[in-house]
Amino acid sequence: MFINWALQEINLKIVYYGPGMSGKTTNLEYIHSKLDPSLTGELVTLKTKEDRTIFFDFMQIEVGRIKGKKPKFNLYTVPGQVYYASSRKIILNGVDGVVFVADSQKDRMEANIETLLDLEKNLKSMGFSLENFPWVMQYNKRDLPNAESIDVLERKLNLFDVPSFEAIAIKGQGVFDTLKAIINLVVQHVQKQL
Ligand SMILES: Nc1nc2c(ncn2[C@@H]2O[C@H](COP(=O)(O)OP(=O)(O)OP(=O)(O)O)[C@@H](O)[C@H]2O)c(=O)[nH]1
Ligand SMILES: [Mg+2]
Repeated sequence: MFINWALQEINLKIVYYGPGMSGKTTNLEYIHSKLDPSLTGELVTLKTKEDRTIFFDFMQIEVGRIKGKKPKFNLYTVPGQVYYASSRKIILNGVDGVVFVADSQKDRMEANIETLLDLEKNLKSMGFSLENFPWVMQYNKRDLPNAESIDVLERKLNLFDVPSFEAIAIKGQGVFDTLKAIINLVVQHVQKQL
């Protein structure tokens, strides 16, 4: 959180975290395509030829007010590929809330678990933990035939029983439900601190 007292603005950082190709960038692209341009900034994205995120994707959204201050949500994605571990750590710095975008496909279970552990490790190094931090789970790619059942996903991934959402990000399904949930959690959390 960063408060600009002169402008009465609160900057809050939400990071979309998850394994490679789970659909993090797709979430941001959909959000950006649907919101009124007056409420959002540019979507800044830097990709490889194969459309993989190199460092992060970024956009800003303005919503309502918290205790007279104007909140600005800065949405980031991390690069999911295993070897970008240090980028993920840097991007997580100063985070206020996380959306974990899991890939529902059965053969991505291990990658989901590994990335959750990577997230927990990085949060720990900042003095947080998945147990007491605002985060939500998104089970993406529900349209694919090899998608694991929600029961199994919940049992294996949602160990802290956080709010979870099914999504088909390429069609926008579940994208705004997920975003609203994390915004609400982050706002609740911040209101306690102000
Ligand atoms: N079938 C299906 N494909 C999806 C869905 N969401 C995203 N994709 C596709 O999955 C691929 C990867 O999506 P990205 O959004 O680039 O994934 P990412 O998590 O940003 O990946 P990295 O940047 O490499 O970490 C793209 O081809 C998307 O079109 C979905 O709900 N269903
Ligand atoms: Mg990406």
